Amino acid sequence: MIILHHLRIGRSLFCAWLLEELHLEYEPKEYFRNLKTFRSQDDLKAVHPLGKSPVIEDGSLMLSESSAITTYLIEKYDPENKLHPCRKQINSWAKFTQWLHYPEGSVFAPLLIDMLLQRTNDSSRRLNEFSASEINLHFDYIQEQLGNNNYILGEFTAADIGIAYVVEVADKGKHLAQYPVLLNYLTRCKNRTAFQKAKLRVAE
Ligand SMILES: N[C@@H](CCC(=O)N[C@@H](CS)C(=O)NCC(=O)O)C(=O)O
Repeated sequence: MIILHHLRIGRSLFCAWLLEELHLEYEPKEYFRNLKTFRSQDDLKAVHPLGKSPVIEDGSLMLSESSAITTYLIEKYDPENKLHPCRKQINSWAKFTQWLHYPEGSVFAPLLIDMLLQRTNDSSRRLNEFSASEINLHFDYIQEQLGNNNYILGEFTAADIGIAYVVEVADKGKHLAQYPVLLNYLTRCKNRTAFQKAKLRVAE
């Protein structure tokens, strides 16, 4: 049985969504943030030195980093390639990995800067300008990629999990008023049966 170490308010609901898409049995373990610092606490640091979630435990394997967790889960538990292209189709696989790593690698940083600026009422002009222009750049790009497709690579793949997460963060930061395609995409993702099931197991 896979254990999902889940910190309340964060991305591990999206990891539960993937576990549900793969029809895997898992046990969520819940952790709470320190109310003052909004950081994780010693209980999660006892699981992983960084004290960050998601972390999964599968037998003797303890794994962090959402993109690495996704890669591991699909490699091990999706032999029929329902949620990802076959590695032998190297170009499709390469494009899939591009969209898999893009949310954490590129999109999240300006969203985090924006989140911190909003939370602290900080008005640093240079940071504001940087995060605002980066956020537009990335969400224009994601919207362009989606085009008329339902999902980021046409059919639903595991890459949609990370993309939907950053779209949700952008929506919560009120950046998506000009992006109806992305709002529809987020609704489509959240309406998936697996997402709904994850929400019943793992609180946001
Ligand atoms: N790059 C990591 C980021 C993990 C991360 O920062 N998780 C947040 C929750 S969304 C967290 O645990 N924050 C608590 C803290 O930093 O104290 C991933 O993709 O999993």
